[in-house]
Amino acid sequence: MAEKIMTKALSAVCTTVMIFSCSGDPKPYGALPSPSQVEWQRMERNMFVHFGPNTFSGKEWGDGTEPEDMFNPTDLDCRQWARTAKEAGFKGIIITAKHHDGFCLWPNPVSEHTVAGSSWKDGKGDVLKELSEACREYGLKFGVYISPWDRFDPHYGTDEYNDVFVKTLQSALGSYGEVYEQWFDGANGEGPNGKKQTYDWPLFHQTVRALQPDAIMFSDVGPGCRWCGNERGSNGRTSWSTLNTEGFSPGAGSPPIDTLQRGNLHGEHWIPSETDVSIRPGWFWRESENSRVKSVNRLLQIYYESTGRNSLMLLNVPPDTRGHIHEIDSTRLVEFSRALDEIFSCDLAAGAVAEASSSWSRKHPASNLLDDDYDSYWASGKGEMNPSVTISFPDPVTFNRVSLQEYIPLGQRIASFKLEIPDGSGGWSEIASETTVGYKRIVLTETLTASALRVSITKSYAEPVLSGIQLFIDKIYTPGEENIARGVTYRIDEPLVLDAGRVKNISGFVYGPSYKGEGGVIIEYDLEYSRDGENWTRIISGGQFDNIVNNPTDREIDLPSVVRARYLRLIPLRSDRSSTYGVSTFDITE
Ligand code: FUL
Repeated sequence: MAEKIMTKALSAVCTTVMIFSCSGDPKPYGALPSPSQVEWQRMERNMFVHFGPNTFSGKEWGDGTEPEDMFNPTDLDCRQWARTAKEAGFKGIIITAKHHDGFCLWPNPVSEHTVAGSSWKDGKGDVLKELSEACREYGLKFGVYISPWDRFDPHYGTDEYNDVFVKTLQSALGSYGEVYEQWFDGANGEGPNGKKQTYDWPLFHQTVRALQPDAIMFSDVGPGCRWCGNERGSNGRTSWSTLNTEGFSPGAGSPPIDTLQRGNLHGEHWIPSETDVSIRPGWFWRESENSRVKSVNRLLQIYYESTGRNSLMLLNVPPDTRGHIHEIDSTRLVEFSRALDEIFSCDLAAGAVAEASSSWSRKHPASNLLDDDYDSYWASGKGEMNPSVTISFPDPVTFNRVSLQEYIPLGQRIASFKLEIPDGSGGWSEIASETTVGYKRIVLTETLTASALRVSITKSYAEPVLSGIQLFIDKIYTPGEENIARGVTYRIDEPLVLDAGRVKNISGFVYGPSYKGEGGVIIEYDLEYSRDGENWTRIISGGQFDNIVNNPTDREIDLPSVVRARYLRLIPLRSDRSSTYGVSTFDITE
């Protein structure tokens, strides 16, 4: 009898031990972020600044022949950039210290093509100095974009260039205080007969590490963070922060776009996604795009598809020829940030009660999901891979956004989950089912009113570890408003002919590929004009649309001189699909 009682008492103890099955913390799973990668991810949205000779020439890719004097901001005000970024909730600014044209915005001692050679501020100007100081003043982090592809440097295409590039990195990274991110752009628009450079990536990485040990290095394959695979502002709906890099390199050798979008499940390295996108159609400022600054609605969509999909939003806001962020852009940014505040400042789950099917230990109870502290988390009981958490509200709440956060220092573990609310007759009804979570996953649902929300993890590779579950109501964003230029697909041997109706003064033309580059994108072309549609004169031979594959938006091209004509003929020479190309716009400019 005594023995029996003992057994019962023991099993009661065991049950308690089963619910809080462990002491300490759950074990990390898979590839893990470094502390600086965690800190980086927590920045959530940063500002990109494209500035340089292209700001003055209207080009997307300068070719290195631009005279230094072309760079001549009339009233450079980096403090205005920093103030705007701060007000709009960004945590850091990355500047194009050197774009593909090779022009350096600081006096780089190993280049002949820098601010020091321009008459701007009598050759004594230094944009990196002014911006790094402004960032410090406003409590922002400072980062640099330094293009490996260089269309000016005479060494490009030889081994010596790697040396020049290392010295360039040393100069930019060693002179302006802490740099939080080094952006290595993989772009290279050299045509089939262009110069080929074999980059010494291990040496470049070592150089950055030596000067800025905590800097996150961006490229198509990291090592700090990776390109999301497009310049549209949309990360994959499934997004693993882990990636396999073996056999891949930045640029032409990068993993397929689909892999960049999704990452690799069980990937060997922690290389999270970064989503770079411009607030304007192009990366550099131009007057003609003042009316095409993205709407608050579009920016919210980008936010949901970047930060809300386990990525980091890097929004480009290019300064104008004065060296100011144009009023249209700065106003839009402030409106965007107000919209985010309106949506996200009130967590409707605060004050609710969270109950989990199990918890790891007393230190990691379900209530940790509802506090504001990222570092306090809930973990399911040992061995429980499909737990659920029910959040009950004191009064029914109306919501349409659910934000989940994994505690990423322990790795990315969850592969899928579903959300349910009470169905009114004692059961549950599913309102959403998604795949990965990662640092932050914001699920967009219908607007619903419910007394409880149940989050069920349907697949996980280790006991799920969630830092937070939050609910919000967004009354601003309207899905599906994006202006989609669907376009038509043609065979590559079919030229595009435009009839302007009568003979006119034509100063240029616009080519717009299909949305997302569907059907292919013209990269290289000839252009001809005619008065009668029978006799044609060639005016551009072997023209290139810069950066059009990654950013398939309209390209406005000026003719070398104004012509009097009724017809224009665009003859595609090369597309990113060998046999077809798409077109949504082909028009003249007068
Ligand atoms: C691309 C570049 O070619 C664009 O000009 C821009 O800098 C963008 C951020 O990256 O690869």
